[in-house]
Amino acid sequence: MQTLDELKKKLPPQTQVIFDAFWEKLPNTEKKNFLDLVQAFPSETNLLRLLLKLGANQFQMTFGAKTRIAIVGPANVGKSTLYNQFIQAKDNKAQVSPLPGTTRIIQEADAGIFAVIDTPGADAVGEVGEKERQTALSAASASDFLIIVFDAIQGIKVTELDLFQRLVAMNKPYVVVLNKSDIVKKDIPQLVQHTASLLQLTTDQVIPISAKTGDQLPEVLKAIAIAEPGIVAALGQAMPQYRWQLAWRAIASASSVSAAIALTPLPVIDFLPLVITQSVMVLGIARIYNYKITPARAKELVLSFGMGFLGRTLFYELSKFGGVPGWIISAAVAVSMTVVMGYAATIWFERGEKLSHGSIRELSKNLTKVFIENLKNIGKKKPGKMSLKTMVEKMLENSPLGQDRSAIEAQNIEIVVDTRQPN
Ligand SMILES: Nc1nc2c(ncn2[C@@H]2O[C@H](COP(=O)(O)OP(=O)(O)O)[C@@H](O)[C@H]2O)c(=O)[nH]1
Ligand SMILES: [Mg+2]
Repeated sequence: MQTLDELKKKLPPQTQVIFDAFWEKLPNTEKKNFLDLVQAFPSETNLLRLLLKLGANQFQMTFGAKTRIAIVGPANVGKSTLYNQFIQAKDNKAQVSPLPGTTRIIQEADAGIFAVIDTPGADAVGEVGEKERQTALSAASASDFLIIVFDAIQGIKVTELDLFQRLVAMNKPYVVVLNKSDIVKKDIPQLVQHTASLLQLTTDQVIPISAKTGDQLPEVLKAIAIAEPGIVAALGQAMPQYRWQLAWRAIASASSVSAAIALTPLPVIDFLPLVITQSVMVLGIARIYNYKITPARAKELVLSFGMGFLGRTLFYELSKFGGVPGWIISAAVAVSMTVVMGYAATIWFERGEKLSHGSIRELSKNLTKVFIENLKNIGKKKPGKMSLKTMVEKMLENSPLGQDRSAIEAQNIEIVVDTRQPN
């Protein structure tokens, strides 16, 4: 049993800072959940440090309590249209009876997550204009995240640039979207490049979208989830139609941690850290699906799916053939077990169905082979833990499975790999 202070003392200074920041924002119920989870942590210091360092992002996703997003920008750029897109189409799946130990809460999309804030345009001059501007800015400052919307046709002029700079000065995580890209006649990548350089951002910080057609909206959510993992649960609760995409973020994050764990020869039973990582993931997915579940229940669920046993069997089976470095096999097994666990948890929370052992085995085996092939592309040299984690996360983020999971169901899995070495 460890207290929070004992735990904190073992963390590297950097991680302590991250930890403090997110602990402060946690509501009491989540604090209790986190402490319950901590009790299950190994007391072995190096292992604990490793887990917390690798999992910082994952913990924020699972325990984060950020809930307010401001859609902010000048009039007519399409903020209300974007808002309507986000909160429409409630994906109310067939109701299922509550599973043992969980409470199913069918909740209407909670539009309260978004605030639409109109900022005055160039015509708002003088004292009155400035007052309007202050009102808009103070509304924005009451949120946890900013979606800054500009019009791709109107472009960015002095007023917009000034607004942008004032918003950035708030030091909040944000994304910039360029709306109405459906009617842009020019070359869009070029437009993005131009906008990015005006705003002194990189091109991946500017997302061309069409609020009208819905084009690129999942990209916006992905960017939000990356910039502010603490808001993922609230996004899932507010937007049922995007739950899989958000769950996939949690899966990608946990799987990449699993890959890094698999590189480490651990002094304790090898699957304990994986069970913890997967339990945190399952808790996170439960929150996205608005399920109430305790850490103990999450762990029980992970163990009941029998991934540890299956993983070991697969590992021995695949190592028999030789030719593939051991680290690739163990990383691939750890990643696929975690992906399958995440998928199984999703199906469980969504439809109340438990995947059969047969299909879990098939799926794990196929996925492991896919990951082995992809990891082989990284090269012969064994990467460091952090660098493998980054590569696996990228690889999963870019996978089409993140948008559409039907390929998993059809056992037809294709993973796009980004083999660039992270710097
Ligand atoms: N072509 C196109 N028109 C859009 C798009 N988004 C919004 N609009 C139009 O732009 C106008 C202003 O949209 P609105 O959402 O009210 O803007 P707001 O003032 O920022 O809330 C409306 O006529 C919308 O139909 C888009 O993505 N493409
Ligand atoms: Mg409006």
